[in-house]
Amino acid sequence: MKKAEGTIISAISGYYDVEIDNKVVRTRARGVFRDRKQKPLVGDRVVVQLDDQGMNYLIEILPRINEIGRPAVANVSRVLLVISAVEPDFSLELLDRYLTFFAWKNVGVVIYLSKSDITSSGRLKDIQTELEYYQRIGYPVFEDAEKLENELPKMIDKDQIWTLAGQSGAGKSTLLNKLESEAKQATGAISTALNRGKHTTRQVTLFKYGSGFIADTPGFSAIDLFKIKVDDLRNYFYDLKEASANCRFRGCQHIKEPGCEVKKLVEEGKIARSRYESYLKIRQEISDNRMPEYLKK
Ligand SMILES: Nc1nc2c(ncn2[C@@H]2O[C@H](COP(=O)(O)OP(=O)(O)O)[C@@H](O)[C@H]2O)c(=O)[nH]1
Ligand SMILES: [Mg+2]
Ligand SMILES: [Zn+2]
Repeated sequence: MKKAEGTIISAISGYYDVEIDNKVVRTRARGVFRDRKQKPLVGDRVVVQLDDQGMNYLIEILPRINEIGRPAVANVSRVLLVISAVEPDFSLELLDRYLTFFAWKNVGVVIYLSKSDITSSGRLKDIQTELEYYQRIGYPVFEDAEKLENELPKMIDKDQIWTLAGQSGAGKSTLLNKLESEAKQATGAISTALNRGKHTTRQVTLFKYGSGFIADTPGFSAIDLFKIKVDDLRNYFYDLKEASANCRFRGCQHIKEPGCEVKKLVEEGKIARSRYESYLKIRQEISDNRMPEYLKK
C-alpha cells in the first residue's frame, strides 16, 4: 500500500475527493476522525492511503492554517474581494470591514472592482482615487477583469487556495464562472464537476487555477468582527499600524492619546480620513458589542 499527500477538493456524503499530483482520488475518511471529533474540510492537506482494490482512505489531516467562510474552506491563503462600483453602491466602510476581517484572519486580499462599465465616469473617477490609497497601503487593486485574469495565475503560488468574498450582487459568481471556464480549458478540467447536480445544497469545491486552487464558493456576504479584541483592532488597519511606530505611547489606540502619529497623519491627509473613521466606528461597535443592522439578518 502506498501513501500520498494531497488536497481535499470536494467533500460529499462522507467521500472526499483528493487532488494528488493533478489527479483526483476518491477517498473515505477513517473512523479515527470521528472518534477525535475531527472533520476533514475542503482545502485540508491530507495523507491518503492508496489501495490497489480501489479503497482509498484518508488517514491523516495535516495541521490546518485557518478555516474561513460558510461552508468552511481550510488553508485559505488569499481572498479575492469583489466590490462593486454600483448595484450595490461602492462603500468604503464596507471595504474596510472586509479588509479588517481578513487582516484579523491573517489572509491577504486582492481587490477587484466590478461594474465599472455601468458606472458614471465622474463616480468611477472618485472610486478610483479612493482605491489608489488602498493600492498604496499594499492591497493590489484590479478593475479590468481581463487584466485580473492575466495576472491572477501568476499571483497564485503552488497549492495555494484562494477564495472569493464580497457582498451579495457584487459579481462574485460572474467572475468565478469566467475564471472557472478558462481554467477548465487550460487544464483539461480535473474532475471537480464530479459531484455537481446531485445535491441541491451547494457544496464548496476547489478548482485548479494556475498552480493552486480557487474555492468555488458563493463567498460570504456577512462579516463578523465581534470576536476581534478591541485593543487588537488597530493591528488590522495596516496603514494605522505602520504609523503607530511613531506614536508617543506604545499601546496607543489612536483615540485621545497625546502625541498620536495616526491622528497627525490623518490631519495631514496622509492617512485617509475614511480609514480612521472606519477604525473608530468598528472599534466602538466592538466595545459596545453592538451589531450593525445588516449583520442581524
Ligand atoms: N455590467 C456589469 N454587470 C455585472 C458585472 N459583474 C456582475 N454583474 C451583474 O450583477 C449581477 C450580480 O452578479 P453575481 O455575479 O450574481 O453577484 P454575486 O451575488 O456576488 O455572485 C448579475 O446580474 C451580473 O450579471 C460587471 O462587471 N458589469
Ligand atoms: Mg453568487
Ligand atoms: Zn496613536
